Amino acid sequence: MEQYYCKIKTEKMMLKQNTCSNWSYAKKILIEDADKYNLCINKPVHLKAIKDIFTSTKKVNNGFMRELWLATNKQSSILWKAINQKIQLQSNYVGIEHKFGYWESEEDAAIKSLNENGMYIFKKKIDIQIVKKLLEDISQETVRPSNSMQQIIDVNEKAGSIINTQQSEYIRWHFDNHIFDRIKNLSNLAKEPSLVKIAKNYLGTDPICTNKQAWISKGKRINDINECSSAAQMYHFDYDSFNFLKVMIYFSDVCLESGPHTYMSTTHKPFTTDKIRARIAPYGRYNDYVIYELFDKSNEVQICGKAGTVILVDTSGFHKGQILREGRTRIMAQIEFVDCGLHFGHKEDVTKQKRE
Ligand SMILES: O=C(O)CCC(=O)C(=O)O
Repeated sequence: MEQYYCKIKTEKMMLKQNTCSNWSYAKKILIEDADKYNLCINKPVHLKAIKDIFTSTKKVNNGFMRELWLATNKQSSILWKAINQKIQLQSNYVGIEHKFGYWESEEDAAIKSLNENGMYIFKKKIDIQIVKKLLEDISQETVRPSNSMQQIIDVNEKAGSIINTQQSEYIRWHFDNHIFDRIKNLSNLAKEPSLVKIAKNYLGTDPICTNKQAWISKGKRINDINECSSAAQMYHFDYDSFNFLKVMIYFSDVCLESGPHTYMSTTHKPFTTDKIRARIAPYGRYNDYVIYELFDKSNEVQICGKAGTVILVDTSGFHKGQILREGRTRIMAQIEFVDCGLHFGHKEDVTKQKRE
């Protein structure tokens, strides 16, 4: 197949302000000045698209970014990270003065493991008293289920009663995302200096926190494949920005039966064979056997841990929530950091969407 090469070189420049005109300037330089990066692109439409992306300030189409990312075997994201490291775009998202202070000594290990494996499990857990108080607080909140079409159903239940029930009609119950504003320790977690620092280092730019969610997963006796798929209980990858990082926090003890978050370690890296590239589509869910055929099963990590366990995951790698055993419950929150700059396709607040 004919190959097109889009060569883009970065120039040593520092932008002090992250303004629109700076953006245009940065992108103009990147597209004009070419010799450092080679993006091997199969289709002329991709070549045109990457030029358009670097020369426009418009919101970027997520579907297309996914295609481009696969077509370039992830070079589009690697390039963007390198660019960001050079131009040092700044966001005003910073950590707060109050800090839990748990993870300072693990920052280097976390960054190393993220780069190598795509994930890191903090050794230090959130203090159990804080977790208990958080659980008490979120139990008073309302949750709503999502169905097999990823739509929120207009059924309001008290979180406490869903947590305690053995028989749940739905497998995923969403908290209103504003609990992060109402519950101080949750909003503090999203501004924890260590987490912001790790995100900054990993993403190569000031991070922005775009997406905060919390949900309850439940185990049912009979599992509907569509509902499991929609609840992210089948392998998939996310692509919420060129580079992004998720922080996952367990509020309940998670064992193999209660739906451990499951990650295929190292799959955040470019794919190593054409066979893998041929099988992976921009969107979709994958059966386990497909993933095991493409990647080494011994790299699969089922992340179990006590309540208070905090995990960092680059979910551009393959991951899923494990299906829970009947009657089991998992409660977790997720905070997402994306790289500074272009915005595209992070998950919307699904609970809010329905209400509007
Ligand atoms: O529930 C989990 O552990 C996975 C969640 C997930 O992958 C998602 O929401 O996209």
